Amino acid sequence: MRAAANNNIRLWVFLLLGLIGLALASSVASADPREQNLKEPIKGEETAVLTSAPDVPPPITRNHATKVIVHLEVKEVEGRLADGVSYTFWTFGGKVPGKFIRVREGDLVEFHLDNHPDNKMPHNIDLHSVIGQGGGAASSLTAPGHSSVFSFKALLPGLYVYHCATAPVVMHVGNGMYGLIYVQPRKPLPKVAHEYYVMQGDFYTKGANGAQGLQPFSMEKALNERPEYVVFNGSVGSIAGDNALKAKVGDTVRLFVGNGGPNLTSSFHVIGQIFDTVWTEANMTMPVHNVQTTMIPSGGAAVVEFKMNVPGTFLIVDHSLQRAFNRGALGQVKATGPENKLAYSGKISDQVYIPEGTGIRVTEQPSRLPAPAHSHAERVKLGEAVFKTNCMACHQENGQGIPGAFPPLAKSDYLNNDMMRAIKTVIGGRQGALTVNNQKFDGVMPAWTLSDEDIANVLSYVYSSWGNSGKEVTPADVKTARSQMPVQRASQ
Ligand code: HEC
Ligand SMILES: [Cu+2]
Repeated sequence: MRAAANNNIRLWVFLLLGLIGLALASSVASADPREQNLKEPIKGEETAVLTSAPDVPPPITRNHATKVIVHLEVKEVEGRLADGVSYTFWTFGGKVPGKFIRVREGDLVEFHLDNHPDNKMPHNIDLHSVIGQGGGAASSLTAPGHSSVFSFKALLPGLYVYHCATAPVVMHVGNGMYGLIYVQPRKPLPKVAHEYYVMQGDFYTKGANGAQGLQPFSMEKALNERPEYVVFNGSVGSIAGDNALKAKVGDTVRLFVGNGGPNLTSSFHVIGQIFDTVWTEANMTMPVHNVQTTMIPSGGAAVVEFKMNVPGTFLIVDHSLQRAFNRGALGQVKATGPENKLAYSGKISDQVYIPEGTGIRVTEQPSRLPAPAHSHAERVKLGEAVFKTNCMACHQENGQGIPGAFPPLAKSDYLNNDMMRAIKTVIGGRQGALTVNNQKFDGVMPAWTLSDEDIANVLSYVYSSWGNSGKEVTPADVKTARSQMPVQRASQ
């Protein structure tokens, strides 16, 4: 009797374990989002709302999957890359970046790629949201005047780059053939005041940055990863000035950020902000918080969010800073509303800062002297180099200065009216209020330990540049100026 009962219990335990095992296995299967999204039934049909940057289509509110029809038209168009610089962009929808597409996970996307008959090239599309050969490129190569159709189920949520993948790919992508498709998670992100679309790209023009006119693509620069322009939304200034992204104090701003490349990785940053939340690499499951700069690889994306606590103009940059300040990767978010002096005081005061032992007039020549110049022309030429290493940082490349900080040397009355005074300014430095061309300045120009020859050269260069009087300053002039100044040694 007893043995039989024991056997019965054993049987039950086995059965129970087996059931638990089965339940675990099936729960694992249904937790595979690909399977879940593949199985989700399609109800109804709609045409996708497509938007041009910086606009984002409205959030999707339906709680079921549907069939979404997308028509994306490839157009080769001439447009503005920078002031006075135009470029033949190849686009998905008429602008760079291409139209923003928004679907929901589980949706069945019927994709129509239309290649406008006026185009010269065949194109295709690789959407990083597609799980299938070439991301759709294999089934979408389309000649001008043709349209290709393929479909895919949105199996995983995320913000995905799409781009042309026709050879030479670097050229098609380099001409602007990229955009973003957002596969909205089943449980959408919370509603925010503003959603914007920002996409970085690098451009390779034959002419150097700033060279005017219609610029052709340079394959050589593209292959060497030497862009002339790095921009947001297809051109310098596209989201700055009057086109700045707008917000109000108290708003949360959400940016859907992509990087089309074709080559550079972006160190995406907003100056004067901290990202409260970043869905890094556009993964929608594990956001991170309190991020200063997020990396966005070429062919990658991220969703970032930040709250505006204070008003102001916040610069959007690639923090590889020459790209921001010299090649165009500079945008703006402008927030209006009441100040919050506790969060940020703004400037409280500005005083000249002269620590003890500095600002001393060094009026002696250094021991190593440059070779003397033989002509005015040679002096000007040598002076240019002196200017670039010693003066340009403050007085700027074209002598224009910086309002409120560094006076102009270009057409400066202070400079042109009194040569001896100008020489003494360079020998001994200068501090205290002064007026140049009716503008007041009150800063400190450091004293220079330059030789008489170098001072003669640099001032001759300054005088013969930017509309100045053209005077030659000789080492003898500098010597005379020195003789009229008190000699002081720098304390070591
Ligand atoms: C660190 C920044 C800085 C550098 C570098 C600098 N300057 Fe200046 N410079 C100033 C400031 C600031 C003033 C105005 C000083 C004042 O307010 O009294 C000034 C004034 C002048 C003036 C007189 C005002 C005018 O605009 O005509 C001359 C001339 C001048 N600098 C020439 C030079 C030359 C030449 C060099 C290079 C050898 C040079 N500076 C390097 C900051 C600089
Ligand atoms: Cu193409």
